[in-house]
Amino acid sequence: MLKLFSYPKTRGTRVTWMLEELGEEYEFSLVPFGKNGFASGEFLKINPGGKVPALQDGELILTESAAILTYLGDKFPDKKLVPPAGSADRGRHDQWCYFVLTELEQPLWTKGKHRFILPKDKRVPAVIETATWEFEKALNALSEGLGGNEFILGSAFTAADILIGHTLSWAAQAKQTIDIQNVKDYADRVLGREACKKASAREAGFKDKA
Ligand SMILES: N[C@@H](CCC(=O)N[C@@H](CS)C(=O)NCC(=O)O)C(=O)O
Repeated sequence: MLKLFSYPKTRGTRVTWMLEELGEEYEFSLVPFGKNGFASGEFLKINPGGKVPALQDGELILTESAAILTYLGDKFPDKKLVPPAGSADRGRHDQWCYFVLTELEQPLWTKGKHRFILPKDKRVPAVIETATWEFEKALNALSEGLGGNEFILGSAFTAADILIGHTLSWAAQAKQTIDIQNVKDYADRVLGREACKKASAREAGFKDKA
């Protein structure tokens, strides 16, 4: 059975959500969060980088949320959550996945880090304004890409929507408002999906055990 190493409300949620969309059975293995973050004990054998998520499928261990989503989409092609390799849609799909990691997530993460995540003596409040400007530029690009479509590739929901939707859900935590109507509607649409709610419910079961 697929085994997900994760922690609630992290980038691991992207994988929990994907697995719920696929309807596949999986084991959720909670990685304990201690004073060294996830970088302690047994989990370092799974991911020496000490970060969640990681997915185990038999002998294979994968890290990096976007790579895990793409792998799962390819593994279960009937579910059509990742377009076939070599198709134009796959090119566009991967383009948006990389956009999330390099353009959309990065400034949001920078804001979060310099507001509350980094140790106080490592925070540089001056970067927050620049990161906000970068995030807004990325939101405009996303808005252009979406146009009047339901999902980022058009009418079909794909793993790229999971990455984008999850990243947009972090905006509120980073005190970042989203004022663009088609992006707001899109965020509500994807975050309202049944599989997204099921993923939150599955993770909620682990909240107090860490
Ligand atoms: N690029 C990685 C980032 C993984 C990552 O940074 N995970 C965070 C949780 S959201 C983590 O484990 N942080 C612990 C640390 O940095 O020590 C991915 O998308 O999977």
